[in-house]
Amino acid sequence: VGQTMRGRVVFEDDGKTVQRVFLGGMADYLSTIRRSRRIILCGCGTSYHSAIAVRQLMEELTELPVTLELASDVLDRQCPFFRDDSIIFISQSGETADTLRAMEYAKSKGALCIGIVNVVGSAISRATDCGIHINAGAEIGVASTKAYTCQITAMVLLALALSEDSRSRAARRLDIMRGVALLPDYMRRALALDGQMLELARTLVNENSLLLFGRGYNYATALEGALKVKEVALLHSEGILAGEMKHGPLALVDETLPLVVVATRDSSYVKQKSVIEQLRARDARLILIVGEDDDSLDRFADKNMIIKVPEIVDCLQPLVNIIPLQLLSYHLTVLRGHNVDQPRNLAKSVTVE
Ligand code: G6Q
Repeated sequence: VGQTMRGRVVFEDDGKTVQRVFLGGMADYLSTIRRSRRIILCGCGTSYHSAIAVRQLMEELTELPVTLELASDVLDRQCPFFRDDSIIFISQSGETADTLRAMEYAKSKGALCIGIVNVVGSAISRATDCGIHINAGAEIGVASTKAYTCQITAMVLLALALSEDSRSRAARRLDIMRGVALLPDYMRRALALDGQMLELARTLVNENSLLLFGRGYNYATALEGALKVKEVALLHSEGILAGEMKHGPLALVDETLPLVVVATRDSSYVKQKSVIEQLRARDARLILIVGEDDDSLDRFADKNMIIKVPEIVDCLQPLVNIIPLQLLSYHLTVLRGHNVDQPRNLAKSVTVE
């Protein structure tokens, strides 16, 4: 994440306060994006989850409609894309066939194509009109981890750059920029949860299923945590928008099924608290992700089932919250005797449709 920000986040002389965000590869295109009819975020798998994680902020800061498209679905549906659309293609490898085809399709419709790519010189990074290399470094394991957090970081910077001239958003932008400066340190602190995640993994190693509930900024955290658990630990897992709980998933809840609820303090907190109460009333086995100085949820789960994370500005919190879940899937994988770098049946770059 530090590498993603390097040279793009300009600090004041104190070295701590962020003065502005400068995105060299985007400078000539920001005004075109600001004038577009909508922004579309497009990718597959983890890269699609990073799109979900930044959607709300992108909408808030740009005041444009921001929609999401799974790359494979773009082709299946022959999505209506137009000349005045700005479409952001997100890909770690830059070679994912579905994303590449979706981008070629978007180009044929005359849309502005922006890349959020890790691999320099990859097909998507070459063919997009402009973009940001996330500079996450080589990602060796098949499961995307650091690319996820770096993709979100790059898109937060893009949202900040797009809203640079907005007076009404000035205070909010300042808050976020303060958070951006703290981010690497907060993420380092979240990595210190490793020991607790190993212990938690030991209690979950023989489970058949794990559900994760998130909402708002952390809906993506639930989806991405579940994807990691399922793809590397080979354990069935689903990420669920907490608002949908009573529309179906609640039927699965009993005293045996482990459930993770993300309840850090943002505008969804009160609603998440009520979800926790409803689950607890059904004797659910709860694992909670909460702010490190938040004791108000302690009564809902055993001490070792409460994961306390450092809290940062709401839109950056998913970058911190995903870390214990990535660590949990790592430990679950090792304990279950699987290869954490090379999950069964998967390839790092999915170059076939
Ligand atoms: C996740 C996987 C996978 C990946 C997609 C898209 O852990 O690595 O979901 O994110 O296959 O790949 P790209 O980001 O390379 O386009």
